[in-house]
Amino acid sequence: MKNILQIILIFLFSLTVISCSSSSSSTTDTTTGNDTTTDTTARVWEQEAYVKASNNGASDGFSYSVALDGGTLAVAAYGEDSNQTTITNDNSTASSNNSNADSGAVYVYKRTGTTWAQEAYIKASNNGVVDRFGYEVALDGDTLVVGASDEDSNQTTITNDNSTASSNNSNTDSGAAYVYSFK
Ligand SMILES: [Ca+2]
Ligand SMILES: [Ca+2]
Ligand SMILES: [Ca+2]
Ligand SMILES: [Ca+2]
Repeated sequence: MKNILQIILIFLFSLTVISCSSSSSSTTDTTTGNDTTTDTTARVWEQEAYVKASNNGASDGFSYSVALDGGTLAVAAYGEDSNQTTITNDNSTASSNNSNADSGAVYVYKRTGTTWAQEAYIKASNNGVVDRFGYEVALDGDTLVVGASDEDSNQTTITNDNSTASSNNSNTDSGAAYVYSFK
């Protein structure tokens, strides 16, 4: 009987130690009913990466717009100037061409552990001078939206194939949005 009492006392003492060591305090907001638990553990921020474009160029405006979702980062450079009309999926390169001024580009980076690496270099399939592809970007899961505020086509519909966009340039700076996804 004495042994059982000792075990119960040790158990109760253990519970007391555990509850005292917790750094959280929990209260309920009486107006909203929400749990307002606060974690008092101090957080420490440290730099994880310094990201530069692999085709770094003056006045490219790399990072004018950025979007982050989980381990995927999209960085847009609306002043980038290459004439490429495809997506580069080779993890490291981007065009060094500068013949389409301010056509714009978007770079996608992926985090593995704490290391970031380029995953794609995206250019509009109807790449045009001063289209400013990448003026805005938004990312959610496997879907990326790229805004080109100064794109110029007169199209009034949505193209749902996976590669083309109008080459028309009759509606100056009408603007367009491009949607991308990965498999
Ligand atoms: Ca450039
Ligand atoms: Ca430029
Ligand atoms: Ca254009
Ligand atoms: Ca334009």
